[in-house]
Amino acid sequence: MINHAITRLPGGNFADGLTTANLGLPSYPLILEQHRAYRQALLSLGLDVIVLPAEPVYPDAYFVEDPAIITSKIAVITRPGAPSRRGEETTLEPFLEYYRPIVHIHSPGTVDGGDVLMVGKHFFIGVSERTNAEGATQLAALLAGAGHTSETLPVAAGLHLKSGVNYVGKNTILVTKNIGYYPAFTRYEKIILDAGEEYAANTLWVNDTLLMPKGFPKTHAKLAHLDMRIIELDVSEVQKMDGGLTCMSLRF
Ligand code: CIR
Repeated sequence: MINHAITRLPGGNFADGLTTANLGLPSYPLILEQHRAYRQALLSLGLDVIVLPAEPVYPDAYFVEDPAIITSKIAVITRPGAPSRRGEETTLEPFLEYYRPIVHIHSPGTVDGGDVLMVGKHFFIGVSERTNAEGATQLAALLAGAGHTSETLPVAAGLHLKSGVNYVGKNTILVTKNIGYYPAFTRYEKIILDAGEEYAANTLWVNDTLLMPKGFPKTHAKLAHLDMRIIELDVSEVQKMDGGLTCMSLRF
């Protein structure tokens, strides 16, 4: 059961954040509205939603999933792979201290929370352009120290591991075709995303409700077979900044 979500408001300079998407200039009023609807959806699921103020120095800071990982036992302050994102944790850590003992990833290790997929007590750690092998090794040791198991796998395409795979409950992963064949995932049922709908991999499972990005009808139809409530959210402006639904909260 998830009870809390930490979020952070996008700042007026959010369009200065990192992106590889060629989807045009994002709108500030629209992302504020999309963020509000996202928080509202989490509230409607009974979560206590914490809203931190925007961080003017860090335009990507509303992607709170990357600078920290919260497990049932610990909070890991990561060291994000993008230098422009290091420092986002400064105003996050005091809130996390309230809930969990804090541990840190240290240089030269780098980890982005977007590369860490939690399934029950087990963690998949993607080694990507943002999370390096040293960071993955440090994280695995921290998780083991807290009684969690983990395994490491390569992220061959996409920004983060969770850009291509997420757990959607009922022993099932929602996954792109390529990642679906990874041996690490043989133990799960798989919903393979159709070509052109890969972005919908970033669907968020919260208390047996699925929050999915709007505009992916084939994925919606496949997820409907899981017989869970589905809430579609428009995250067009977030997608323009290479982000998605999982990135905008820390849930625990
Ligand atoms: C970045 O490139 O770091 C941000 N513009 C997007 C981060 C998205 N985070 C995530 O998928 N966990």
